[in-house]
Amino acid sequence: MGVPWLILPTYDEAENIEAIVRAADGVLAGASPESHRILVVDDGSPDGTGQIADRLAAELDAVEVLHRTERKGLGPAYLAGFAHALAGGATHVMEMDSDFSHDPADLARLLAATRDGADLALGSRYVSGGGVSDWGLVRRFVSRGGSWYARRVLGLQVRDLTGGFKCFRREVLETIDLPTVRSQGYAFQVELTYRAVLAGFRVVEVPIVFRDRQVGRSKMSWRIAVEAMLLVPQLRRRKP
Ligand SMILES: Nc1nc2c(ncn2[C@@H]2O[C@H](COP(=O)(O)OP(=O)(O)OP(=O)(O)O)[C@@H](O)[C@H]2O)c(=O)[nH]1
Ligand SMILES: [Mg+2]
Repeated sequence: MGVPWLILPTYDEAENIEAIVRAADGVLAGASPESHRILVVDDGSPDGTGQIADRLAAELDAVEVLHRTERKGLGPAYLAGFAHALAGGATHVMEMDSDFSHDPADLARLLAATRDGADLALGSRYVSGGGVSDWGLVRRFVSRGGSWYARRVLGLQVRDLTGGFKCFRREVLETIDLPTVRSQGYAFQVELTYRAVLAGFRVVEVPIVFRDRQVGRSKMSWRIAVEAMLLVPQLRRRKP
C-alpha cells in the first residue's frame, strides 16, 4: 500500500541535512502512522551532503537517497524525485527546502489539508497567519512583488506562488504532465501550481512562517529571479 513521500532536494547542505532528515522523520511518523518515505535528492554536493544522507538512509528505515551526478537546479531535482516517488507508489508527495526555512512541524498541517479535501496544499507566507521572519525590506519586496506579478500575469487567486513547501495528492502529479515542465527555480514552483489550477484541482493555502537559513549558503540568485520573471508570461502562452 502507498504512503506519503517527502522529497528533500539538497545542494551543499552538509550542515543541515542530518537535522532536517531526523526532524522530518519524526514529524511524519506522527502525522502518518501507516508510515512514510523520505527521499533526499542530492546533485553531487561537493561538501559531502550525499554521503551524510547515505549514512542516514542506512540507519533510518524511511530514508533513501537519489544521487545525481551534476548540479541541474531545483526543478529537475524535484522532477526526478517525483518520478521516483510515484513509481514507489506515493499517495502524496511533499516538497520542502532542506535548510530549515520551512518548519518540518508544518508537514503535518500540509498533509492534513490534503486529507481534508485539498488536492494541493501550499505552505503560504501571504495569507492570514503566515509570514516571513528576519527578511530585510528588499527581499520582502522582491518576494511579494514576484507573487503579485505572477498572480496578475496568470490570473490566479493564489497569494503565495513562489514558495517551495507543498503537498500534492498523487493524482495532481499524474495529471499535470511533468515531463513538459521546463522551469528551474521560482518559476518551477509557479508552473506546478498554475498547472494544478488549470487542471481543475483544489489548491488550498496553509499559513506558514518562513525563516532565513541559519547555516549554509543561499543558492538563490538574481539569475533565478530574472528567469522567473521572463518565464511566467511564457507559462500563460503555453497554456494547454
Ligand atoms: N538537488 C538540488 N537541490 C538544490 C539545488 N539548488 C538548490 N537546492 C536545494 O533547494 C532548497 C532551496 O534552496 P536554497 O539554497 O535554500 O535557495 P532559496 O531557498 O531559494 O534561497 P535562501 O533561502 O536564501 O537560501 C535547498 O534545500 C537547497 O539545498 C540544485 O541545483 N539541486
Ligand atoms: Mg532556502
